Amino acid sequence: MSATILLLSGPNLNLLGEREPDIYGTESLADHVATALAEAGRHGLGLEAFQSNYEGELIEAIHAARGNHDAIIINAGAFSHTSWAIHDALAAFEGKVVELHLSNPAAREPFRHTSVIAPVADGAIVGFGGLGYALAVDAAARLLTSSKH
Ligand code: CA2
Repeated sequence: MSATILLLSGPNLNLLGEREPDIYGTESLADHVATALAEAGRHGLGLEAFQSNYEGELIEAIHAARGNHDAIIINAGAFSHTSWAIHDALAAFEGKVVELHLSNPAAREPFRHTSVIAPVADGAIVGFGGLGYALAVDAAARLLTSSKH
């Protein structure tokens, strides 16, 4: 059976393409999910996508991924900077974790400079806009391949 990735999107990302195009681009979340699906297909991987504005729903999705998905790609939005609960849920996930951001939080306001998810991620793709979705899937695919050996 082929490996699968869970692509998680946090609060306000459902509004992508509608406001702040200078920071987040003009593509919608559905466009980014389509990019990720196409890249996963190229690697022979399955991909499921889920977005929520609720911290608890994101945590439950991470719990449900245990034993069901091999990797999680997560753009937790502003929860990236605050949610130790998402940190703890990701710490309990046995697969690979790739943190993803459209913008480069390090180049923005100080409150965005800390990610509480970073310590439980294998790595992060930041600042590449929509291209980041393909890069994150590629990174997850390579991590999954290398972990087989
Ligand atoms: O750069 C990213 O991907 C972020 O995760 C986006 C979050 C932000 O809080 C993080 O610091 C970095 C915010 C997403 C908000 O998206 C909107 C899209 C359209 C209109 C308003 C907000």
